[in-house]
Amino acid sequence: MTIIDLRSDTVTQPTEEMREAMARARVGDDVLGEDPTVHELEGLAAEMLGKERGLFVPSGTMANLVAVMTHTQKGDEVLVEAEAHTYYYEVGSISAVAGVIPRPIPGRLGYIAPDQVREAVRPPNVHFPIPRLLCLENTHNRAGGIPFGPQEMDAVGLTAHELGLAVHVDGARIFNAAVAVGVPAGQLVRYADSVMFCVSKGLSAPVGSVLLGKADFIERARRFRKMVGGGMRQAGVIAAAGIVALRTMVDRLATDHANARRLAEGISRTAPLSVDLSRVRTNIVLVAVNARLTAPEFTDRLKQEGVLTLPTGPSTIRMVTHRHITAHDVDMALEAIRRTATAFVQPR
Ligand code: TLP
Repeated sequence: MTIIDLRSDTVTQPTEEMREAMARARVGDDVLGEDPTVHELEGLAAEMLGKERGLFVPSGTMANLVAVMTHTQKGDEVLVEAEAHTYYYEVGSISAVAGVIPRPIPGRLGYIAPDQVREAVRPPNVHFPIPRLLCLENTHNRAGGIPFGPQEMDAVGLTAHELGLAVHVDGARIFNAAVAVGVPAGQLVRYADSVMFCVSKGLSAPVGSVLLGKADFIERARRFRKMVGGGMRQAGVIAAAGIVALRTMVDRLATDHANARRLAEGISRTAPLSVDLSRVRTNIVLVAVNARLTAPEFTDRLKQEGVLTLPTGPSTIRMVTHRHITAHDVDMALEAIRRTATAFVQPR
């Protein structure tokens, strides 16, 4: 049976060009700051995002954690969207390890508006933790891969700065946002004091994320990366794939977005499933299962048809397009989804 894997863009395999670059990468001990390929990736990433310097880390989760550790002190308050990855999916690391108290703010489709930041930041008072940092996510994963454009990002970033907060952007999929909005990624993070993105998602590299910011921020972040065990030695072997990812994989993300659209439109015609088409702007499709079967049950049925998806709530299934999903795969998946819906799902 052919497997169509829509669980995540994290399942993408490195390209042949990446494997070749990995095989011939010049390497050194990066904890000693001596890996030329890691330096090249960090420099390229900094240039593309318009930041001074970069720091290569093993994962997006570590990039967010190290950013929070670098921006804050224990007991500080961090404003974060209530469904943000940093809050929802990172094992509570910003509390457990960084020692901060998150203040979850329910955004509108993942966007925290400037007014919400103003309302959330309380005046100094002996009872309150010190509000120190605002974390944004672009694209917003749990909102359905929603991209935020320069105006939205600037407005909330500027407000945060006016209120004395630093701004960190979880840009795990910032290049999806940039492609969807039609601007260079750097324009989305002009007011970000730090931003991280992953080369290991739609960009298809096997491992890694890059954290970016001012030179002194990155210098301090380097110590926190070491503290949490993220200092890597001949990391150029994996950074080499990241360089190829940045050079060759950004523009093709538009294909993933078109395929997500095709998938979403097909599903929207498949009762009792539904999709909010206005939300489908990048490579993530959230499907509402309005049926007696729960989303995990529906996911299990689809798996028997060779279509892998992820339930993200009791009645929501997430499907993600990526380099290994063609338009033909989308059509095959739609057939399986229709068969499953018809065979197993009784409308309420
Ligand atoms: N997201 C994964 C899962 O953890 C849910 C996925 O399949 O989407 N920020 C955002 C917005 C993310 O979506 C992810 C990964 C991360 C951070 C963490 O990156 P990794 O997996 O490299 O630690």
